[in-house]
Amino acid sequence: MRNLEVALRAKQTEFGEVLEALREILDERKIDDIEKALRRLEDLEISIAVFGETNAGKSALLNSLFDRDNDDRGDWLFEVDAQINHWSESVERSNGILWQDVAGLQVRIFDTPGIAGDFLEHLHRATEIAGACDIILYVMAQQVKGELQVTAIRSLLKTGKPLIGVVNKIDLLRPKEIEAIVEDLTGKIGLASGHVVESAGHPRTGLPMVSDLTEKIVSVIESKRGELIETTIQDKLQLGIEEAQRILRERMEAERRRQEELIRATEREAQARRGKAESAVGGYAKAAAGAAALIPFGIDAITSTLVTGGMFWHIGKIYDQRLDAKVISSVAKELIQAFISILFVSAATLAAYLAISKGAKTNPFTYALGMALDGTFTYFIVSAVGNTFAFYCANDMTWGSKETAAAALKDYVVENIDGMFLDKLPAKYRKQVKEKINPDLSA
Ligand SMILES: Nc1nc2c(ncn2[C@@H]2O[C@H](COP(=O)(O)OP(=O)(O)O)[C@@H](O)[C@H]2O)c(=O)[nH]1
Ligand SMILES: [Mg+2]
Repeated sequence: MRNLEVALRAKQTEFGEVLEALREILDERKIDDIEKALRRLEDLEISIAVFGETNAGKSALLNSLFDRDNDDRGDWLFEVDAQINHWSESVERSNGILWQDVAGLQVRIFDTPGIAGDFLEHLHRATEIAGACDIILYVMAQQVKGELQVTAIRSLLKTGKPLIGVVNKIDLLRPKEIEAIVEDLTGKIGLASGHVVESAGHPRTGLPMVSDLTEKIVSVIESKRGELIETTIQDKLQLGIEEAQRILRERMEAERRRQEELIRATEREAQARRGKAESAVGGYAKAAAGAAALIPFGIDAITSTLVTGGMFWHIGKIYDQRLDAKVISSVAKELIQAFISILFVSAATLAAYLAISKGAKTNPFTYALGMALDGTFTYFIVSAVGNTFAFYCANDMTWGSKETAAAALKDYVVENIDGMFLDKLPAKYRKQVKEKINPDLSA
């Protein structure tokens, strides 16, 4: 007996650890269920439940197991009822009565609501009570009628806990009828024939016949002992673990959806900012193009115009970036230099390009065309530099996957050179200008 106690206590620690992990996830009722089962390990207590159709004589059978007189209502432990399918709060409260000590284990017995037709509420509660017990007595006084019970009892059997089939009310049954019921239990339900007994909990005449059942219960307990509670707890923990997994999966799914929504919201915001930045750049580019004729064509002049004109400040603000004047002018200068070197292969080609507009402006008939050429060029520089700077701000003041200012700018230039610059040039200069441009860019 001591060995059993030691073994069960060891299990208690092991199961307790699993329970602690589940406590974080499962609701109180589920945890309570498992705790109750674990407490039985501590108290060395096992439990038995009856299961079966209404009027099979389950309650009367239990009274007889306790040696109570079914003819004397005052002596009942479990309520016997000839007609209605009765199950109440008070029945529930007094349920679970200590029977006797078997092989060092306290045995507690539970009644369950009778199952009739497709009254699912009772079936559900009966399955719940039986699921929390270690041994089940499946009581039948007639052949199987509803498939529902069969399904329920089969799933209880699957947990591996012992099931004893009881053919009850044998005082009313003919041998052929008893045989048919035993056949149902062994065939339809799948019980071993050694696990079927006959009884009469409340015969019309004579004394109750429950000694075979008592003997069977005792022998099952003696042969399985510690294993009994363990099976129930393992089943409860297994169900708990499955429930916990389901809850965790749901939580992860919810988190994934939240993240996706967050990304979508961020994308919407980024798009809105990009739109604002583009229109700001467009405005500055137009203004700069208009003034182009007045700007002596030096990089520093454009830089300071863009910076003091506020385009970079403006873009930084759209992206909530706090900008330092030094950073702005150095990035602006870097971008403009990169722009020139991307567009022209060498200083010589740049000089040759500038000579085109200079030449145009010396002739009063082509002066306006030269201005248009400068204006278009300036518009393109400011747009390219401004939008590339917006990209820089959108990437938290880094070039992100583009790595360098030149790489980011080049992408913009390659993509827009035709639509924003070459096609917009006065037709007269288009061919000449194209010849001066970096051949990698104008296909
Ligand atoms: N003839 C006979 N009647 C019984 C026996 N056991 C119970 N009954 C009667 O069957 C009816 C239903 O019994 P009850 O224990 O309430 O069935 P339960 O619904 O399965 O709990 C009652 O009228 C009992 O007196 C039995 O062994 N023989
Ligand atoms: Mg009953």
